[in-house]
Amino acid sequence: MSKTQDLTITDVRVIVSSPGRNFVTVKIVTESGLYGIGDATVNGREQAVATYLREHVAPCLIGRNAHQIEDIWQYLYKGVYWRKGPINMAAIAGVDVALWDIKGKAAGLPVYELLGGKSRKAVTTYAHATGETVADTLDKAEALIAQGFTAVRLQTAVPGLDASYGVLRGQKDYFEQQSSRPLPPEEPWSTRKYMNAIEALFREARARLGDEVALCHDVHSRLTPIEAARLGKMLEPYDLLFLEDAVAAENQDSYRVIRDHTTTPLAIGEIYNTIWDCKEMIQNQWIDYIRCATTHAGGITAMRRIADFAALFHVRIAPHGAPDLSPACYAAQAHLGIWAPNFGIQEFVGFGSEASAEVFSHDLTLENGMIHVGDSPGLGVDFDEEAAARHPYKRSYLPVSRLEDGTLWSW
Ligand code: GCO
Ligand code: MG
Repeated sequence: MSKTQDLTITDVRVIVSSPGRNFVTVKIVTESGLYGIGDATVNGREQAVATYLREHVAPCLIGRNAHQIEDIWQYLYKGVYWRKGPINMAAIAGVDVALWDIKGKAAGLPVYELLGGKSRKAVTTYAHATGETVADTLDKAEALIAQGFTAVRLQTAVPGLDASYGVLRGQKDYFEQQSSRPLPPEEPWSTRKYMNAIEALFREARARLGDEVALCHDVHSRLTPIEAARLGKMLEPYDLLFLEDAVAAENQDSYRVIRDHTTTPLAIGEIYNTIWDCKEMIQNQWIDYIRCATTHAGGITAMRRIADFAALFHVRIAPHGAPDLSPACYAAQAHLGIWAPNFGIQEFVGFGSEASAEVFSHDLTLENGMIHVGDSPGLGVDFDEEAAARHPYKRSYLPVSRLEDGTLWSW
């Protein structure tokens, strides 16, 4: 084998940096000089994945053939004995995505070609409109529609609560809420106050925005199944694209309860790590969209299987696309999204901060609310380690939620 084709893994670099957000980036280098980039970020627990990768995963990869993505995936999944779990699966994902990037570069083809080629022109996205009031949220939604977005997620502060999911009250992000001593910010929750307010948002949205735009809403796992069923029925007249994370579903059967009562489409999956977390929901057709992220559910290798399995049951993929996922994740998901026959929609909150643009480059472009995927070999992403060093990791936590009597709730 000539040196230019030698894909023996010689280095696995794990870089934790904070260009606007904390990211765990995996860079796998081969003998040939070709390298790949992957994302392994678990928001709020970044150093756990980085340590796991450096201490336990990297030594197993040195000397392996980077072409053997499937065998390496199985080796890290079955071989670890302790299967599944967010830290383990994010580490596998970081490695897997970097290896797909290398394979594409070695083949001289974009990763979507290796998956089977394009099924569509571009990847349709939904953007976020989040406001202090219904009017404020709808102003933002109108601005997004004017930019060309055809789907928007609507979230509004709940009247009577000091803080609400997604509403940052003038602060840039959760870092700013944590000041000099980073600890999880605490936010109140009241199901009654939320349920009394939420219908008005969608009633007014349809009145102001019309019937063409697709509308989504994220409940962020705050309801019980029967409450979610009631919410789904309440929102039926407003024809949502989907209601997201209505219930935390370690118990997948919870979604049967919601499904039995409402025709509002249901989406879940951003915190799932494997196909096993959503297998019953998919095969029983209790959900409509599976929202697993490449970074959290084991990479392109695993997401491709989830997509194919979901297709059998009319479930479409709608990958998580929050700001705590790095451009390496966006790129991996854009390649999956342009290929997957059962692609639904991609969550999109922008390609990242200015700081992130100093560190990551990519060849994705946004036009009329759709991501166009470039044709660079691999995933088209690069990572500048020197620039990353100028943005050191900052310990940060996601908020926690409490009921008004102090009971800890799902955030
Ligand atoms: C979404 C998500 C995010 C998550 C965040 C946690 O639908 O975009 O719910 O807002 O809360 O990614 O790290
Ligand atoms: Mg969500």
